[in-house]
Amino acid sequence: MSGSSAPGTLTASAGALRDQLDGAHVAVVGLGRTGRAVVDALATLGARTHVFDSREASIEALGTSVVSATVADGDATAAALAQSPARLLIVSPGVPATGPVLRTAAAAGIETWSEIELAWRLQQDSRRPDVPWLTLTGTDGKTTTVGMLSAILEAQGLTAPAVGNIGTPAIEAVLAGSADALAVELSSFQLHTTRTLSPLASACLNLAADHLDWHGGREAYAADKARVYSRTRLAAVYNVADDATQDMVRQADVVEGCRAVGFTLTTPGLGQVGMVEDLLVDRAFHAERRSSGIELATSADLAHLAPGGRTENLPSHLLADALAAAALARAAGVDAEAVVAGLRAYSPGAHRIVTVAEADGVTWVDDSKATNPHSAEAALTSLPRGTGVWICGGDTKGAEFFDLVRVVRPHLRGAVVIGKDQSDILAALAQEAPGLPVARVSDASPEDISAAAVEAAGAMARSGDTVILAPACASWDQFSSYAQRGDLFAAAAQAHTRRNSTRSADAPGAQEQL
Ligand code: UMA
Repeated sequence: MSGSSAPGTLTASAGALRDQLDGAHVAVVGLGRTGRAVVDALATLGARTHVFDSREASIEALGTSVVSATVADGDATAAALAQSPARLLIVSPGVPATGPVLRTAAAAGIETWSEIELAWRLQQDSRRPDVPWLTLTGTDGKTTTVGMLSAILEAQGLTAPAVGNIGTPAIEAVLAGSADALAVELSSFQLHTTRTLSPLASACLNLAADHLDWHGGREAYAADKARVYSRTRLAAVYNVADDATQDMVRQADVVEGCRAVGFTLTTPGLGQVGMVEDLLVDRAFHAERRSSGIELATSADLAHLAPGGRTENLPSHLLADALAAAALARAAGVDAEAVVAGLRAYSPGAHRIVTVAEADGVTWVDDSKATNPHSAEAALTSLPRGTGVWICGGDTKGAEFFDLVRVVRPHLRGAVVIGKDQSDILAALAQEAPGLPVARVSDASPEDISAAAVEAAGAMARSGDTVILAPACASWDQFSSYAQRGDLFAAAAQAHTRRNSTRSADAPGAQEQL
């Protein structure tokens, strides 16, 4: 593989898609990060764009001119769509599968694409249709894995941004035209309306309950996740420890010749990547894989991601993420040397098990990105027994918490519950953790909720404990995003620890203790 790149301007080369969309009426629902990027892309293709959003502020923030812009809720948008000349709808991921907009579009025969679908078609029509897409989904670990994948590809000398659900719409990277490969994180929302994407390699990391209300149930959620494997050309990567992902690969409609490649935390068999003691080993892409494996990295190469920087504290899910990222990268022809260099260079995103304050023996950790029970469990079970003060709650997205509370109970000293509707988490705590100290934070401004949660957690924590914001829920009921929730928690924790250390320094006898 080479690192050369020749930017391709879509406006000059988008052939079939431009022919299809030039002058065509296209509806765009949702004008967040995704919708704004879609509107810009449609402008370059000459489409006549009609936008809809339930919030006036989103319409006002739109910088590109459109044919019509309507502030409307789901029902009103659906009614307008039914009357609209648009035969194509490009929908933002937040618009629910089971809601009126998608139902009406289907009934009216309006074709519906995700932004990912538009981006893929733009790529196919560009001067660089061969730029490989390496795609991944899963309930947990997507963002870490896509970051590791991008870092590995970059270590190979490629321009390979991490795009998609991680934050940068794929369409922005395609329009920029400078990528040699794309590391694409896909949510089940995005996969639901993605139709023709044909990745070089793809992975579903795991499957646990999440976003059930958006999809309308567990089966619908799993079916959308399984779409990640559709039309995969070279390697469909699955988690050996998660039968659901292997079943998805078995049933996937892949391109003839595509191989199934497992990743495992145990010794890899033929056609797998896995662990041999502390070594990450490839027996899937290595030329002599029938008789031997090739060492890709060691767990010490990931020590910088472990609490306290110690390899022995490395949570096993990070090893699994690294193996999945390595498998996808190896499918794209990356050398073993680039795998180790990329893993060493990778640094986690914000709000992902980040220590934000330390004082009086208490560590304050922001894991606001733990937006479902499964990812909260991964963080909490890495804490020593009885040392976790858990800040939890928020928009449950239809999930249940009994199993989570049962598993994490031994690791907890107490819980602080936030969220508008706390009933589901409180019921699980009452049933599965009787006797555990629980504090409730009432609804208020995002700043006040954060401050109150930190005060309550600080009152519970003792030296040696970890206060961790790992809510197991989305933030949308009380915060604008998980990032805002994490930022406000960090600020409140830092203010709390500053105040308390000032107080203890001022307290009578403090000098003697020092
Ligand atoms: N809106 C409507 N009607 C609706 C829903 C939303 O009009 O029914 C409007 C809102 O008023 C707002 C806009 O749509 O103006 C927001 O659109 P959106 O919710 O689709 O969000 P975007 O800003 O486009 O961000 C999306 C992803 N958000 C969601 O999937 C909810 C971002 O993932 C992603 O980073 C971004 O596209 C770029 O691809 C975030 C996320 O929380 C991180 N993802 C979920 C997760 O990881 O669990 C799936």
